[in-house]
Amino acid sequence: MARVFSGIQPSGGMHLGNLLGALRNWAAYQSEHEAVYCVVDLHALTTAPDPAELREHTLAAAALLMSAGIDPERSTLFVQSSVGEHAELAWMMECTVGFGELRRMTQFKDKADRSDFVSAGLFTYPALQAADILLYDTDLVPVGDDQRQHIELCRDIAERFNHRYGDTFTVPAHVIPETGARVMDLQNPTDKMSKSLESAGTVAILEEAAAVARKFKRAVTDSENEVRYDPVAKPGVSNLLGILASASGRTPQAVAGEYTQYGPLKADTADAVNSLLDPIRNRYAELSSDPAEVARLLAAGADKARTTAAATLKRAQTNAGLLPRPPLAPSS
Ligand code: AQP
Repeated sequence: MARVFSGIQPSGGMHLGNLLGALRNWAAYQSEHEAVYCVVDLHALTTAPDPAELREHTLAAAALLMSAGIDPERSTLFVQSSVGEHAELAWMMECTVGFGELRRMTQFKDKADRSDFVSAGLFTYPALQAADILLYDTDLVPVGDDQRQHIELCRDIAERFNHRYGDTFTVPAHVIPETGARVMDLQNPTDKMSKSLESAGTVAILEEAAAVARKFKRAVTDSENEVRYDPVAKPGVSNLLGILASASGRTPQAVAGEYTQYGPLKADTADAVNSLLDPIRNRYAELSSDPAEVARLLAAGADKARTTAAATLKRAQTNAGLLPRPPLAPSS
């Protein structure tokens, strides 16, 4: 059975882009694949979040993944920092990736431009991400389009390591959905919808239905009056068509053929999105009332993850020439 791995940052306010670009597909993979999913809290440290908020957001992210259909019995669901092998393999990945390769990552450039303090961790983020993926002998990585460049770099890192030290890692492929891969901000439809932008055009998964409807009603379109799918010339309208297509399992072009005015398109998109979000919001209300149970499920997931991660790390260390780790001396 092919193995799938993906992760999400616990940066708070998970949004419609995360759902359509990633989470929905993660849930679908559970039936015919071995699925490993991770709340990547070490990645969140790159922007120095408040510690209490990070703890809260990590548990909330896990509860939200479960609410969106990730079943901890069928998948391995855990928190990245609970499995120490991620940070350990990341160093070996940093020694395998080139400085110039990291410098070309567009997400680093975007985030660095928006930050007062740019940590070295933000720069080496793709090396830790490669460790996350490669530790699990991953075949497929379902992600949104913004992660395409990182997963391609992860493939290059795996191939370089295998070339240097012999066959060590499975070389993974990304899987990017045909619709919903790049959900744009409703107010600035040339920017991707994002947790960190704090824009009125971001639709949070847990937002109330009425607020979601209002955001779609106010979505920026254009001064024409023609419903047509053309992301370059008509980014706002095309974003709405893409969202409605993704939420209803059609193509944006087919959806465009059903509308002649922007108002009904906005209203139907809001309804389709609320139908997707309703069951998630309801399940989240139940799960989030029992954080101890969420923590228990995550601990069981970390136990499962550790077995595979430890074997892969050991293989990588041995192949690279690191000595076997001596057993711990008995404590006096
Ligand atoms: N706008 C989007 N459209 C489609 N997919 C998206 N993803 C993120 N934004 C969109 C996908 O969601 C998964 C988890 O993302 P993440 O939180 O790990 O990283 P991110 O890309 O950094 O997400 P954000 O929301 O943009 O967070 P910030 O603002 O903190 O950077 C990934 O598969 C991603 O492709």
